[in-house]
This record gives sequence, C-alpha cells and structure tokens, in this order.
Amino acid sequence: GRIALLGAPIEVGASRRGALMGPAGLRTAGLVSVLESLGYTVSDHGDILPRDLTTVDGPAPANARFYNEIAAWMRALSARAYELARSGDTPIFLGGDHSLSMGSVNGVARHWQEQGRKLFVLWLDAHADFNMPAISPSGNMHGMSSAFLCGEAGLDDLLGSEPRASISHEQLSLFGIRSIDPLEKAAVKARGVDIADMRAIDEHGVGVLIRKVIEKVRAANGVLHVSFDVDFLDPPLAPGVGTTVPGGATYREAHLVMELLHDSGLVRSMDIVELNPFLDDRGQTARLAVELAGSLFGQQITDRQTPSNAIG
Ligand code: DIR
Ligand code: MN
Ligand code: MN
Ligand code: MN
Repeated sequence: GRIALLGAPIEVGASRRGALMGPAGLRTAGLVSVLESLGYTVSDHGDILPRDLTTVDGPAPANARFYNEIAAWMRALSARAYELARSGDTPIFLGGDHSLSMGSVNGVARHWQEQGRKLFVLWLDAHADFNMPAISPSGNMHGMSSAFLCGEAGLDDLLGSEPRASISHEQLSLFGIRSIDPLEKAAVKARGVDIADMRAIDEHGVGVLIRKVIEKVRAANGVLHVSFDVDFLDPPLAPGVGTTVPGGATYREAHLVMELLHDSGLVRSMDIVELNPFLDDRGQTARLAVELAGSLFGQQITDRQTPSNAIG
C-alpha cells in the first residue's frame, strides 16, 4: 500500500502555543520508518506552510478566534486532502491543532462522496469538539471541528469556494470523551451523535465499543477516517498536549483500538493532532503517537522485538 503524509503546523485553533511543532515531532519520532517497516511506500509531502496560504480577510463570525487565519489553512487543507484521497494513497494528516480536521476530513469526505461511499469518522478524543461559535465557551476553533463536519451552522463561509462535504450525524462516532461543555453536551444529545464516553469504555471495554463502530461502517458499505487527538490518551502516558484531561485511554486500550481498526480493513485516512512537543517529556508522547499509528497500519505484538532491557 501507499501512505501519504501531509503536515499542517497550525496552532491558533488551540489556546496554548506549540502544536505547530507537532509534524516535526512525529517525524522525529520515526513515523516514516515505522510505516515503511510495515511494508508501505510512504511519500512525505512535507508541510503546508503559511506562505502557501491565500489570505482570507473580511468580516469573521463572532466568537471564532483566529477565524481568518484558520479559514486560510482549511481551504488549503481541504483541497490537498481531496487530491491525496483521490490519488488512491492513504493520507495521514499531521497536526497541528484539531481545527485541522475541518479541512482534512472535508476534502477526504468529498472524494468518497464522489465514489458513492459514505465516509464515517471516528473521533478519538477527550473532548467532543462539538461546539460552534454560538455555544463555545472559549471561541477556540479546535473545539468546533466535529460539529462543523456535521454541517452545523455558524462557520458557513469557512471553506470559501472549496465544496463543503458534510457528513451526517450518524457518520460521526465520538470515542474516549470525558470533557464536554454544557451546551455542547446538549447539542450532541439533540443530534443523536454516537458517543462512547470513558464511563461506557469502563463498563464495556474498548473491544466491544470499537466493534460496534466497525459494524456500523460495514453495514453501510462505508469507509473510515480516524481523527486521533492525542489527548484521548491518559495524561501520564501522553503529557505532550495542551489540554490533558485525567482518566483517558490506557496504553493497551489505545493499542487495541488501533489493532481492531486495522483488522477491519475499513480505514482510509487519519489525522494525528494536538501533539505539542513543547510540553512533551523527552519525546514520549510523540513516540507513543507513532507507535499507535503503527498499530493502526498493521503492527502486531508478535512483530515487535522483545526489548533487551525488558521494561514491558
Ligand atoms: C473546550 C475544549 N471544549 C473548548 N476543547 C478542546 O474550548 O471548546 N480541547 N478541544 O482540546
Ligand atoms: Mn480549548
Ligand atoms: Mn480534539
Ligand atoms: Mn481534545
């Protein structure tokens, strides 16, 4: 298979700076060599850079911080994501904060729409990211991306002339959630978005719940995009993120999620977002994110070498 990497060093969607180093952190942690060791041909398309963006000016909606800057990123990202998906490669988008997905997923969804296949989106995250300007307590756009992708109103001109390819609420699955704002919670409920929060994961385990997502995609003859916010992980495992929330996925839960998704054969694209190398502990979070990408793309426990200094 062929995998295409594209970095988007965008950070103004989050409240803390540093996610712009995310793509470099993931490369330094060995993303390319891990994927190559699994037999893929990897083409690294580098990063979209601010100088490549077409300036967006004019009035911005209220309560959407850095709207113009983010709109410029999303227009470029959506166009590149569409092209990459259409090329037949499996794209992995390297963030950058989670606003990135408004562009990456839109472009990928547009491609699959043209193929007559529904794109389902699995949102691995501590947060629902289902705010919109009218209800967001922070105005941070990384907290709005899943709602935007479901066609919620309030950022209607964000993509400019890029075709908007919204998914229906049934195509979104929120997974690992443990922090949600009051009006955001009401919105998720009102739309009937499928949500596996940490309580559900504690009760049923990730195996049962991920299989449900896989069955939903399979029943619709759909394909799957995995949007992986590294704050999905428990903070002691993954300190390199601006918005840690206690009680996240354990090391084995996260690997099992990725392993089951790989075995489903349904995954066609991925985002890895919110890695903030400035906050990381000697590359720990970046390395774990790369390991998990390895599991999503077919690394098996039995492929791994036993470490000589066996630390488990
Ligand atoms: C909060 C935090 N729900 C907000 N969001 C995110 O600002 O909308 N943090 N996504 O990572
Ligand atoms: Mn936030
Ligand atoms: Mn997120
Ligand atoms: Mn998050």
